[in-house]
Amino acid sequence: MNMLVDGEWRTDAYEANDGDGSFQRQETTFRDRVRDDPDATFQPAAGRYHLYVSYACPWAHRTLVTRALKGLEDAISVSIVDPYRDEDGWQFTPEKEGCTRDHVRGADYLRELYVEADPDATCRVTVPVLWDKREETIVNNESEEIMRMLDTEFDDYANRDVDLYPEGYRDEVDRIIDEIYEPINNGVYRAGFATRQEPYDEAVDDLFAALDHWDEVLADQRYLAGDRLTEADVAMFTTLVRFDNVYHTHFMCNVQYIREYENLWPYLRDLYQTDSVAETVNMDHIKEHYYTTHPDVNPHRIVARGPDLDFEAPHDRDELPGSPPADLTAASADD
Ligand SMILES: N[C@@H](CCC(=O)N[C@@H](CS)C(=O)NCC(=O)O)C(=O)O
Repeated sequence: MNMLVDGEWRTDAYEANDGDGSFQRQETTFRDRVRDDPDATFQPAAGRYHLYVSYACPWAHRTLVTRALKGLEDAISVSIVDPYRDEDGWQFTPEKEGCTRDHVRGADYLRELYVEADPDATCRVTVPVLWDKREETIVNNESEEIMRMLDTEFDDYANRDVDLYPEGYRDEVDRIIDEIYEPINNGVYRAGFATRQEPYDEAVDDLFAALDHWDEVLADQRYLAGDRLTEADVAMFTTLVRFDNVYHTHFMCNVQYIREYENLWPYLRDLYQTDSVAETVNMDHIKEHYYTTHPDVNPHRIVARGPDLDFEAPHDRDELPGSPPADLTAASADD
């Protein structure tokens, strides 16, 4: 496995599974916050911050969806890495479809940004990264925290009046984000990267028990936290949208497809069809990344063909209590 150790790129430094064959995710290292507060080091501003993402990565995708729903495209710029990650880690290949150069530093590899932020960095080089162009450093590389910052600290620069962490829903949103993380968001990885039967079985049991539970919840309410679209839905969306094309097959999460669920499937289409969300989904990058980047899981790097899903099919969930924030719909009308 590849990571930075004391600022040096090493390809032999880290083993993702512990002794019993369970996948262990590493803690992220840059945890500063942008705060809408005159005393904060990192204050919100238009044009100051830059996101580094991969379209393939579900964690990075959360930040892209939040940026799109809030209408922060003009305020926060983005660079997109190559979906294929080899021994050198994430890299910039602007010649490739859907990828961009590093707009800020002109780097060839994402790890260069990490070393610039911390010359002695010992960490994995992951996306998403929120970069501060003024201080020339990484503010944060933890998706949940970046999602929250974009949602709550940049309202003065957002083109849409959307609040994904509304008063009155906050405890519930935090609870749900937490509750779905281990069995669902990380659960697909625990299944896919397990190297023994038992942890795999455990991950798959947890995953489908959680999916069954949320399928039931979504029978009577439009969104995870009830009648409002929130960050919890963003967190769920980026796993569900990858599920049938990737996790079902590549990570052996094959008890059931999402498209076979009575409520999760229309719920997924509902989110996909919410303004600007579809533009953040690049299924080619998603498939290329997973099927080609984990040689232990898929040594021949063959990209599985199907299934061909119609995310645009009607979902009929507008009948349920709750609707996209009114201003979201209104704003999209003048776009
Ligand atoms: N906790 C991080 C996890 C991010 C993460 O694991 N990203 C993956 C891509 S899906 C990555 O960049 N992996 C590269 C590596 O681990 O070397 C977050 O949620 O932001």
